[in-house]
Amino acid sequence: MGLEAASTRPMETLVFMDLEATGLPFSQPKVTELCLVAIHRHALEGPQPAPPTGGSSQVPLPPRVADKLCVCVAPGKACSSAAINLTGLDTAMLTAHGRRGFDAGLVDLVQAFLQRQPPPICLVAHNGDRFDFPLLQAELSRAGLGPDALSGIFCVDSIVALRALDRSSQPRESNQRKSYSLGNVYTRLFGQAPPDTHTAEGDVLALVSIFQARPQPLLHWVDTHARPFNNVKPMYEVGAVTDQGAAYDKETKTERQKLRAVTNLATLGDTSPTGRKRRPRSEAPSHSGGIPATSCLNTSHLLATLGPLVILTVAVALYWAPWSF
Ligand code: DCM
Ligand code: MG
Repeated sequence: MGLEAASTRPMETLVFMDLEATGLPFSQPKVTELCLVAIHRHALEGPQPAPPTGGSSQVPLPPRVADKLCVCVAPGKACSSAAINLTGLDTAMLTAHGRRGFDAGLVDLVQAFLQRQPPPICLVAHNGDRFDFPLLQAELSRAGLGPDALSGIFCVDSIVALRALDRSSQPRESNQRKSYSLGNVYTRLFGQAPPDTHTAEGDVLALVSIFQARPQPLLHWVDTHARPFNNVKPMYEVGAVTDQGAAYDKETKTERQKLRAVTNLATLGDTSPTGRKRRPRSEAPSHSGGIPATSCLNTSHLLATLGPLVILTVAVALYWAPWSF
């Protein structure tokens, strides 16, 4: 795969995207739901549809002209309990309802959907650089497609965009502790929490509303920062899967082991969906404070045992810092 050039033309279509999945990146997640909403830039540049009459909501209705593709997917591996609680989807339910895997047929569907849109086309996802784009690349690769399956498509992460816009318009200090989770950005703008969070369609529509609230600076940012999707690395290497059943069992077991390791360190980090609050980076506890001075355990043994777990937990906490659930 060669590095592709950025577009010299403004993006004509924005395809807002969200993926739900079996878990966090360390667990090599698989997609459980995908939603794409394609909107022409004209729909964002012009006056926005008013909020519904009679209510107190300030949230504009979504643009009337929009194409939507929302698909539930049988992931072929277990969902973490956190993911089940957040999304309301689990593997048994998706399978029982006859959903198919992320296969070549779904890739065809996505490609056909994108081909209907006027180019240049830019995927927009909240936390896309860290989650949705690399996960989509991993799934494309598992479905047997090369990295060029979505050749010619661009992408931007709306967290990066919103942070950059705030930095350019407000004093640095006022943004330092701001959360850029989708829910918090939406609540700051509209004074109410977004509906249907952690459903792929709900999250996409919340992101569309955010763009409707600040269309000009966001469109300008997208035009100047869109990068080729081809250049996104998959979230993880996808090995050859020869025995679906064996692969499923192995993945499920590994997922359980990793979850146990994280759960055992419940005092660190805050990836728990029920906690819903993230510790700012600066407040991340140092592991030295967690070992009592009076411990009678052999220190080097203790460090050898705890070290990798602490590193793993701090890495997870830093990685997910932009998301506060
Ligand atoms: N996720 C998770 N645990 C969290 C947060 C997210 O397992 N604490 C996973 C499951 C979600 C996916 O990330 O389906 C995408 O998150 P979101 O719903 O915010 O798009
Ligand atoms: Mg989501």
